[in-house]
Amino acid sequence: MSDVSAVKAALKSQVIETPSWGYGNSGTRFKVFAQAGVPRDPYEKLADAAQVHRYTGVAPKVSLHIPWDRVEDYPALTRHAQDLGLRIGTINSNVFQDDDFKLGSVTHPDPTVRRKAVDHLLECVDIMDATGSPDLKLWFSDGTNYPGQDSITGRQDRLSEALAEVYERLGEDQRMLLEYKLFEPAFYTTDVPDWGTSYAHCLKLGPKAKVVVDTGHHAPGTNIEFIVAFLLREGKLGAFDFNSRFYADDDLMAGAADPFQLFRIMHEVVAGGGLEARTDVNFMLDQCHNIEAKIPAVIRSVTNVQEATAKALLIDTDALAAAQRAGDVLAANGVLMDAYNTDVRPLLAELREEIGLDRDPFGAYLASGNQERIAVDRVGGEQAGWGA
Ligand code: LRH
Ligand code: MN
Ligand code: MN
Repeated sequence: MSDVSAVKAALKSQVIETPSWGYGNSGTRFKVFAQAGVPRDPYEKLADAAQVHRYTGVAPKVSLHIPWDRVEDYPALTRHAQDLGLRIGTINSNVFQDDDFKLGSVTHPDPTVRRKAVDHLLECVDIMDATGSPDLKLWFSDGTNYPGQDSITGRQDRLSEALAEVYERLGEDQRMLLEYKLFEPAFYTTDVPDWGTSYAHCLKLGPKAKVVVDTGHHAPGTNIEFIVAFLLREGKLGAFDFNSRFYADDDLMAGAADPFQLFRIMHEVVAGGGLEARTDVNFMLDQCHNIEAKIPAVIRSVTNVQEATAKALLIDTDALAAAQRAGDVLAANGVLMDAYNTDVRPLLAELREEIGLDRDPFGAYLASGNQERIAVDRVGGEQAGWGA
């Protein structure tokens, strides 16, 4: 796409969903570094997400994580979101922080524990009904640490049964997004370790089940853009959990570790129609800001995703197709690199100005005084739950 107004229109319509847990304290298993002014409840997490949307204009949706964001009154939380110009996005289930789930949740050998896990997932669908959330995200920490610990096949059978029960409970316009992760916390087998496993389960479940690609969940060297292209082509790419990593599931800011990888992913998204409404790909962040200020870190992540998207949209697709047809390897690669090496920041600044925003969301937020205000107003902020 080289028509600048079409590029801008595509960028204006892209929605980037931010995670409630990105605004709370988090850390590693070694230490959680508390920050001043972090939200004390889900209402304040939404207020922080509203700041990100206010300065970027493209982040009106917020992912909730249950039980971290459990509240008495979900309609009230939804109205609070609406008052802030937001809507509730994905409901993330959590069957990984309960003692009962030591040997697994939906794949646990004991049916009583499996029942408890499935009941939690069904509760998450109730919360979707109450909040208008369109997507249920499932990530299971289930797996084994030692060879022989449990039957790999038996665990797949139990997983399949649990997924089918939850799938049945979904409403017409609700989707189930199944996330995979190679390892951690299980170290020998993981029950949903890769896109193939997730894809196979989703295929069997039906059209409302799709795969989530968390960019931090692969073995080093994995070609993530290939997975993205394949899933999009099959109509099974439901969402991204964007973040970046140097080693394992680092959950650093999207685009920080490897902006070129993010560009390559966005190139496949654009090429496969993933920015179009019909494909319904949800662009979420799944990050934790352990040592940096949280709201500006989310703003930076959103703009990093926008920059990668803008570069992907600027690829001269005619020239690329011609070079590919001619088998001209260097020319084809050159077309891609030309787009990647374009400084898209002026284009994005212009676009923001067009919709009445500051040209520099990061600077404008820092100058707003919000960071200092919340540090004074909010005393006793709690951690989000991650890294507890
Ligand atoms: C697991 C994961 C999953 C969880 C989130 C907090 O590593 O990526 O998406 O819900 O982290
Ligand atoms: Mn994730
Ligand atoms: Mn993760």
